[in-house]
Amino acid sequence: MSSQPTKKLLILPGDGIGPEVMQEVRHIISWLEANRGLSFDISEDLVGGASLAQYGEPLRDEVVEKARAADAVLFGSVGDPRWNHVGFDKRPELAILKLRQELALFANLRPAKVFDALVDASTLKPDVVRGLDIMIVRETVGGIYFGNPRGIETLPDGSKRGINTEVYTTAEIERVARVAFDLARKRSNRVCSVEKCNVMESGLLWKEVVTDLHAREYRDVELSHMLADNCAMQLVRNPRQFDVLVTGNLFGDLLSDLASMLTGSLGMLPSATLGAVDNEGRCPALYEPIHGSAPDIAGQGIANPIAQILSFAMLLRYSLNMQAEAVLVEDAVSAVLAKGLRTADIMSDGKTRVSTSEMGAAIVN
Ligand code: GGG
Repeated sequence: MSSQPTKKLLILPGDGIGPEVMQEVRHIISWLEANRGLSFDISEDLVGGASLAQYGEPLRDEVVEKARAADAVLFGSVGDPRWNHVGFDKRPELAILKLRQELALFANLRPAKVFDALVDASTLKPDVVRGLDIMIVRETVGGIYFGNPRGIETLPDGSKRGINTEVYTTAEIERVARVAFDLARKRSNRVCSVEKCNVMESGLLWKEVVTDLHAREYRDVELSHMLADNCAMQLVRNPRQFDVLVTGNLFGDLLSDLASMLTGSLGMLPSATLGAVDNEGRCPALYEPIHGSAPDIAGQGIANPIAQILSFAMLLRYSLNMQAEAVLVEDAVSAVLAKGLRTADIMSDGKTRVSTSEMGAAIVN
């Protein structure tokens, strides 16, 4: 039983299935408080479409300040088709993009791990994915999501042109590559850097900066480079060749969704987004499932809460240094899967289909 000082958490469930899957984490938190002597000071607020509906904006400054003051932020999902007609300055998705920028959360760690009990749920053959454990490090505050110029302009003939620009600086590439190399040293000591240096200037710089950093400080780590299109193919062909992958914002988003299907479902993958450690040793951090708000299944009680629960386990591990509790949560997920309980997205023959809340309750039990 731990007796730790009270930890300040900001919980932002967001839209769609976000609140449903977050509810299952709240049960786990209650269990940890009752049974492990942990104490959490929890504040909850609205983001995304839910915030737009109440306050007219996807992310209030007040929420950013609460996030800064918290030991960690647990985020659900944002996105709501009811706001598809509004411009990018008011889209629900802006909540997560702005939070990452405001807190300078530049390194998004997306582990794709195959649970033994789920090898048959993978889109690949069991022999190809058994034991798979890769870490995708996605840069999250730069790249094509944020580069300028951007916008939609009207041309003289009345037709339109949409513009996004991929921009990366040496410093932005180096800091995220450093995270990848440091992580690799604690794992299988291999980093694969992913870009499109054959067609993109930013990709060329990416490869050069990672190569230089490796030569200067990380010669002990095995480094390889791969074009993003080849990487997508290799992930499907032989995913276990990888340990840590490091890549930009857009490629990281795409490749991690792809990798999630190797584990059985998008509903299985958690993530941690980390900033730089400050002078007092504090590291801003936000934890969220890689999946979005899934409005098509919201409110039906069928969403898989495991990605959100495993995101909380990452929060325990990285932000609160509660290794034993993180392992406890992960082992509980593993045990429930081993018992054959499955939400709809990971269901297969001979297994027991359960709802979101039944899956959450089984994990707590
Ligand atoms: N939990 C992830 C989430 O809410 N995703 C919605 C989204 O649009 N995210 C943008 C991104 O991750 O880049």
